[in-house]
Amino acid sequence: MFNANYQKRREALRSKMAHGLIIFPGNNEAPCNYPDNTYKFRQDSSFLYFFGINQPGMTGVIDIDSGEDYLFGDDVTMDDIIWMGPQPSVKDMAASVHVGHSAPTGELKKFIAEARRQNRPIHYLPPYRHDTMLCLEELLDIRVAELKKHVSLELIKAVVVLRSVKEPCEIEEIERACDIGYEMHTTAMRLCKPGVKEQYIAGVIDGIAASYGSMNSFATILSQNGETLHNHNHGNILEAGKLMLTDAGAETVNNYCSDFTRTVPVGGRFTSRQKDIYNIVVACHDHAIDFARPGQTWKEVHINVCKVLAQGLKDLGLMKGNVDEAVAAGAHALFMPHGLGHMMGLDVHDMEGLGQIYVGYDDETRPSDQFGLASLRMGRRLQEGFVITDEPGCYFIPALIDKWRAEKMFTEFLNYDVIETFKDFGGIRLEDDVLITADGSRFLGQKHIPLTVDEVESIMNE
Ligand SMILES: [Mn+2]
Repeated sequence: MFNANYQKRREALRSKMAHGLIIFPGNNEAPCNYPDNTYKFRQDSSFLYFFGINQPGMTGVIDIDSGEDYLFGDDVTMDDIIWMGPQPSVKDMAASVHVGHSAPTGELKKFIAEARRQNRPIHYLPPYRHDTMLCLEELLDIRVAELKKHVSLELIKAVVVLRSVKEPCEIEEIERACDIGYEMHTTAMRLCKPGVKEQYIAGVIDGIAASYGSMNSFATILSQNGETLHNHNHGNILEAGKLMLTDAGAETVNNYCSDFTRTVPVGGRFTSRQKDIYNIVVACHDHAIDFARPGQTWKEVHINVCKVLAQGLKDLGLMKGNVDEAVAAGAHALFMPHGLGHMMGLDVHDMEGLGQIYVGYDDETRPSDQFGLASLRMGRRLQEGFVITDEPGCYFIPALIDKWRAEKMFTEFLNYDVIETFKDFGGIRLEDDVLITADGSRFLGQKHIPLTVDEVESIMNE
């Protein structure tokens, strides 16, 4: 896609590493229910970032010391051509991204064996597919169960530094994914009527992503039971008076993601109780963008947003006491047990497979073990070029309310008698994708998905 960039990225990576070889195993086709019936192919994101080739069965190798790059893979056979049509040769694919050397997969083992014989360090990222683990086991003679122990922390840290700051061409691609997300969410809003099955709407919006040749950036969450945070059940018939929560995004053909959440009233009009809670979440959502800028930590943004939530709930009589103390104690997490957002890029939870501790935290900003704050995936200081999701929420989870009440949790901050009357409310989450700019932040996407009460009611009643 950005052919000249891959070489620069590999050079940048080399400059951050001391010695040895780096192996980037690309992904293989993944069988669904029999070998030839595969899931839609998805390349490994770090392989894409450094090698840019969206084909299965490839392995990239970077030699830190010699400055040479290698692509290992097999050319298609006549049989492949008959069934799949002509495919570019491995040599041509390598040349297209300025990789100087290419060779059949069979050569990879000899190549790595020679490096091992010379005792050169061999770096690899944490594998997450079992076939990749088996390949690494064979190449490195490290048993699958031991692979994790030998992962290269030096490589993880270098990759995180590079992939965290998005290049202009990456931001453009994320904006494209956002535009598809706009179409998905506005379509869901128009279809959200009593008597319609959740699955129908989920299927239609997934089809929108597919119609762009894209796929979903993750499995669509669409439910009138939005208090279940990752509700993948689409079995309900929408009922008047409920809120439909849709958390969905697209991944472009070049594999950059979007991730949006909207919560709308089934039938198109918010009740006054729904409006009260909804407007608090809108205020949380807007506060993040006002507050996020380079130098600020996302953890501070999260905590400030939680204060907006707690203040709003106090004004409504659900919380009480000192707001700062309530948030410091974690009492608000009854209503928002998750973090404010995560990095986004080639992965919707960008680089999560490398270890959240390295992506979202550093020596300065450490993760918390407090309920709620512990679920914050991203905490560290912001830099220009970071892309993060801003996704506050407010949920009424009956089982959690019952448990906390029985355990007399935070009775100085929580008005359980009032909270009890909201147990049939459901949940609200609002999510947009944020780019950290030189002096602040802005939402991504050319088109603004309706957000305020008026905007949402207006599109639903067109
Ligand atoms: Mn998200």
